[in-house]
Amino acid sequence: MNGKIIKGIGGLYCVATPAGDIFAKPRGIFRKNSVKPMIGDNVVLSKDSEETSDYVISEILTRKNSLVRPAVANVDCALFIIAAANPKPDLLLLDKLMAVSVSKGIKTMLVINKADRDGEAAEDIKNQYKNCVDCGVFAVSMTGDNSAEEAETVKNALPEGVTVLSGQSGVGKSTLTNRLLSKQAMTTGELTKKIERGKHTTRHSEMFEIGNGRFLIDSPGFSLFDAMDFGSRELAGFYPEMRPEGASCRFQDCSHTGEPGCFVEELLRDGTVSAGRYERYLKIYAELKEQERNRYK
Ligand SMILES: Nc1nc2c(ncn2[C@@H]2O[C@H](COP(=O)(O)OP(=O)(O)O)[C@@H](O)[C@H]2O)c(=O)[nH]1
Ligand SMILES: [Mg+2]
Ligand SMILES: [Zn+2]
Repeated sequence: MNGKIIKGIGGLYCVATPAGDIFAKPRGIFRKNSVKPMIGDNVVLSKDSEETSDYVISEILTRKNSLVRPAVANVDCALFIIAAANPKPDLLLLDKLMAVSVSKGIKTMLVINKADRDGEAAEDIKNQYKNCVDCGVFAVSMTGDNSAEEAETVKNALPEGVTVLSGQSGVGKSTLTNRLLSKQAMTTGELTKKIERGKHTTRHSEMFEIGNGRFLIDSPGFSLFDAMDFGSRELAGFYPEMRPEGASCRFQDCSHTGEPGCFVEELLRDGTVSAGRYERYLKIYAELKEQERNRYK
């Protein structure tokens, strides 16, 4: 039987399977080979022995990617949540985290909450990101009259698989998360228990199933997402809007930082690449360059 690890508690793992959640220990061989199961792992469960009905994790299927913070494997999507205002959105950090996601083959999605606080800012941010986000950009207000519908729209846009939620404290992440979790096929008592437990176990991550093969997992913090582990030359490759099909710059190794005949200038002119995203690209590029200089000094 196959399943997905959704939680780990002291050497025991909770595996979501078509037959419901099953608790299992990894087979001894993993401990010997020091392969440690992670949340998000797709695993094979086998009967421990003929006599018992206990299961063991007998195989961990190959991971397509993994994050350190949160420690989770096979991430399909990163849902970034920012506020239009209060707290002020840190778009530079957002762009870094998006690049990290793209570098790991993780789809991106953006929710701009608190649109009621600054509708203009929300609209501006939405425009800046409309060409680079895979699963949609949504301007919402989780305390407004349409919050239920808006949360439902966000929920419907969540892709199959594992989505990691990431947002600075105070943006309304809990408010949105509770709504995303609230309509799952679970009794209210169970759900309340799960959410409460989730709230108090900040260090032990847990995934929540929200139906249609979709799982949500919270991250420990916006600035605590995995760091950029690529070079300046690779950066542009993680900007989906900067590499449309068939486009090329005059120089093959163009860094898109002002070289003549750079195609990105054209994309800036026609609005495919937003001025804000490009400005921040230059900053992040310079930052990575600086890191490289320091490394080889
Ligand atoms: N004005 C406004 N306030 C909101 C909105 N969403 C959440 N809040 C408020 O922002 C504060 C932080 O929300 P919370 O969900 O705890 O944020 P978290 O720290 O990201 O989990 C709370 O006082 C919420 O009531 C919104 O859309 N508009
Ligand atoms: Mg919170
Ligand atoms: Zn270029």
